[in-house]
Amino acid sequence: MDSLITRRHLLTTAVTTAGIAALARVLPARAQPATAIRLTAERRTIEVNRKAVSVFALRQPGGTQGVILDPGQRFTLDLTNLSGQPTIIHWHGQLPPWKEDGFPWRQTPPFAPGAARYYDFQPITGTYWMHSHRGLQEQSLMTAPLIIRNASEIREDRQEIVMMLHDFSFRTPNELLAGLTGATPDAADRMATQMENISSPSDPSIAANSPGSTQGNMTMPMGGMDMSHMNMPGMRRGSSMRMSLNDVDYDAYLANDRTLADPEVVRVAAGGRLRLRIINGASSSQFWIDLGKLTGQVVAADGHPVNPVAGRRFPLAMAQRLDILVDVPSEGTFAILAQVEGKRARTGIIIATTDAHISRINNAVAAAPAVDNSLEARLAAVNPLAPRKPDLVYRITLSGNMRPYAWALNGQYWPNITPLMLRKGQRVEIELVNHSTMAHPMHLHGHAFQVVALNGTSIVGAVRDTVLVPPMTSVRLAFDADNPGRWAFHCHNLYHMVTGMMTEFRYDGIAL
Ligand SMILES: [Cu+2]
Repeated sequence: MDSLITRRHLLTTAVTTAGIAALARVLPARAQPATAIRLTAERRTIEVNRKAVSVFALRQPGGTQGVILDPGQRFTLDLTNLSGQPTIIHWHGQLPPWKEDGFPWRQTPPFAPGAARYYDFQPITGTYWMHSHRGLQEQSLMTAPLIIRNASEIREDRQEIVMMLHDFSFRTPNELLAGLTGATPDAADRMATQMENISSPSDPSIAANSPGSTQGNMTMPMGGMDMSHMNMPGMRRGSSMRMSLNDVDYDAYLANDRTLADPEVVRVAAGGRLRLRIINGASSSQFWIDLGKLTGQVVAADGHPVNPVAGRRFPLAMAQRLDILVDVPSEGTFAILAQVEGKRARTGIIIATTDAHISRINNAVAAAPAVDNSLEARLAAVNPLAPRKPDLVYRITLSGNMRPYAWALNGQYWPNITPLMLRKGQRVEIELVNHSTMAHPMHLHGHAFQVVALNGTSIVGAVRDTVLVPPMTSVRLAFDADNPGRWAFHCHNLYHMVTGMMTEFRYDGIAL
């Protein structure tokens, strides 16, 4: 342990010294409010399976990972890049002007080591998160919570507990992507950063870099797999699980950066009233949240309030968040667990009323089923969209395969895509149809959408920013086009995104 602390201290010292020198060179004088939050992208050391590993951090001077704002507080933030690499941070689920969204458009490129950016917008309340949108940095934990409290939550006076989930490998992200695609790690690195290269679909240099282009056509067939059987009623769930879950075999799963062998223990009072804010920040893993002996009420999905849904076990797709209210019934220790779909592996935190010995929690006895839309079907927004006929409907097919490893929207592979155009004031609906054997958690930047149909059955569902589209199903979304700009729409499985599964919603009249 001592050696770990020493290493961590040395690392911090080194980064800080180098950082000050770099800042002196790069930072222009800028007038900013003294209340701006200072956040630094840098490196830190954590311990995973008894090994010290270097990962990224997004932290404030006091060491706090991420940002928590009180009611009414504006998102004024000074982000300094001391990570040693170009980076850009996306405020996932927030609705800022598009140039503050943190996506590597040509107009807003990643910024260099030593450089800083200032952000200033009105945030929306709830449980959000932030992550790098450059390359595969998200896999190396360039991620953090972004919590915007609202006044009614303060009045409820519940103890707030954030649980952020990750998947972790001792291999580098480039090695993981290389393992999936058959490329070299260097080629994987170029593949992962080509998202910065979008300019025009007719640019031949971009087409040459597209993973889809290696297939020789833009509507890649399903790799010879016979998809017809996927529609057969009564198909055994187990057979689809073998085909479709967990592209990457991880070494560990983290909850607030720790494994279940050494979990975070949060002190609570018997009879205490809690608000769990659970964030799936994993790059390529989905979880079942398991409250064990406790019963909870889901009251928000992706930060947006829903009518309460009670239960003990809830699916959580990549990038999604759940707010769950829990009352601690008595003295004792209680595990809040997250089990990986298709696996026995799990992670989690412990809430405890006493210093009582906490016995070690092992992997689950049985593998968890695939994460699904069983909860989605039960969710209803507290603040639904006003009923209205759509002005514009886009049907988007989701396709792809493990071999060759590439994923597409409407047969197109980012960055070689045709933007989906829209106009301010339109009600837009998107029909997502998944023709592949994997589930895809689809995320729209800059807008909150409502889930309005699952498999053709209309619902008045949750308002949120990320929705899961399970294999061979359809999901319909609706949103109001009220935030002009360029907006990414992509699968939040990091490896699907960087091998093509991303497109752009572009408002008419945006200057390129
Ligand atoms: Cu996907």
